[in-house]
Amino acid sequence: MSQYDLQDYLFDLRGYLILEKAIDADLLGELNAAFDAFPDLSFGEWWGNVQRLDNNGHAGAELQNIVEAGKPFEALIDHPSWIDRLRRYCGEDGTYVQGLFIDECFASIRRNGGYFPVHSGGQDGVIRNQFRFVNGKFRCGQVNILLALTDIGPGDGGTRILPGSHKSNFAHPVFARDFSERAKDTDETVEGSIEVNMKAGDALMFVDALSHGATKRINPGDRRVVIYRYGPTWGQTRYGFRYSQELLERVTPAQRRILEPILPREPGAARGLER
Ligand SMILES: O=C(O)CCC(=O)C(=O)O
Repeated sequence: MSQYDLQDYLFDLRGYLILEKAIDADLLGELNAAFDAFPDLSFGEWWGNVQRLDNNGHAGAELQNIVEAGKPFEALIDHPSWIDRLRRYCGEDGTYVQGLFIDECFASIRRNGGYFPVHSGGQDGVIRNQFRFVNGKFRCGQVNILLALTDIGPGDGGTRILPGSHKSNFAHPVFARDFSERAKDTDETVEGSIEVNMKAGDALMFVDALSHGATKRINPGDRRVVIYRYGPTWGQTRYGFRYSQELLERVTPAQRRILEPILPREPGAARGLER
């Protein structure tokens, strides 16, 4: 990778990149068809190994562990539009623990009124989602892919970010109020933030330490996105989901290494010696 790579420059400076046309029309169609076929789940209800767990009661419907929902979601695990860059940004590249792990993945459907208060930021110093660059290497803790499945323009409830806040030393003044209070204040303005507008098929890649949230959707219809959060091999799923044996067995070896980078080591099992 050249020292003059524009994407690296922007990712370091702003904490995010926009990947235009990250997926092709076929995969976009398959993902949207899968969304059309989602059952109408209530909060906490399971559908196979997928569970509806909306984040704050205002964000919209969030179907967690969505990689278990079929082939199109499996194709995202190591999609060529992002996987190499993720390996370099948060895959402990070139070390004894090199590799990736998906610690959270969900589908989000935002309808009229749906909203997500801006949160996170470098000021928290959270190790799990931190931005780090050490001795010429990116060493981030968590980098997200937020893939747009519908066009997201003004009024659609798009993601809101504070560019550069992954390196912030100060909490944004809006954080003085409690998150749950702010979740009810759907018209909150966050000085310095921008709304990310994308076309269906584009993806936003961002380090989770970047302050992020979403503006209120005021338009009719759905905003559909899929969010996959990646981190190092030694991570844990955020909410304790376990990838099912069926999924682990049907994905490719490369995909399996991302879902299960460390094989369980149990007495008497042959496993654990393969890699
Ligand atoms: O829905 C969005 O655009 C942002 C979601 C978000 O902020 C989060 O899941 O942490």
